[in-house]
Amino acid sequence: MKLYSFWRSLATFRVRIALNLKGIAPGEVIDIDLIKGKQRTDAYRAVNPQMVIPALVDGEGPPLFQSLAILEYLDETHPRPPLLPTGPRARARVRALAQIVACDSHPLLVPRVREYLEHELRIDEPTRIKWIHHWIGEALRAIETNLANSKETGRFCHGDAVTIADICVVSQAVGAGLFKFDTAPFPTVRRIVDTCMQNDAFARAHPLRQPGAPQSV
Ligand SMILES: N[C@@H](CCC(=O)N[C@@H](CS)C(=O)NCC(=O)O)C(=O)O
Repeated sequence: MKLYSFWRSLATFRVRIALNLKGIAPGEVIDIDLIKGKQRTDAYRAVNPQMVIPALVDGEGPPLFQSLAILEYLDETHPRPPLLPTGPRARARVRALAQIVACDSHPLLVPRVREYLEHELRIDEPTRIKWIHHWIGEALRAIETNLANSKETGRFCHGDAVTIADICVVSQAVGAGLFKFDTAPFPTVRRIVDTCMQNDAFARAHPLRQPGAPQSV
């Protein structure tokens, strides 16, 4: 397998966690420096025309893209340990929690959106930070309310086994940290993230533990 990755990418963080949980070590990890705009090179555009990471090439390809689709692909091709619960309602809840992060919050924070706010709309830095914090907080509030009020919540987002919901919630909380957003008002999220981070599969995937990452942000 070949993973196109960057230390700071939260979507790639999600895929790294799943690979680690499944015990898969990609043969090659290719760095796409988002700060230098390498996602827009012709070479990478040929891999993923959307010009975003992650992309994962399994065998002969073609490249897989979109982190949630990749998580489910890995779960289908490497079923142990499962990343989705059994039962349609349980699976729907887990996917829905994951999608609050991956479909509704994270897309508003990615480099191309931040760059558009800065260069096209000429929005100053404090206002851009306000934008980022607003959308991080909206998602965390929704997730916290669901987790705190559902009897399905256990050690993890859904029961006592890790699912794609935990992977996404961890990426949201770690992303909040990268953007200096305080997660203290979300105690259930914090408890689950702390539990996940005790698992080496999560800890090793952390953005600040990747090659090229700074000591801290
Ligand atoms: N919905 C996509 C998001 C992919 C995405 O936007 N990735 C970011 C890094 S986390 C990226 O490559 N951004 C490049 C850019 O915005 O120019 C997924 O979950 O895979």
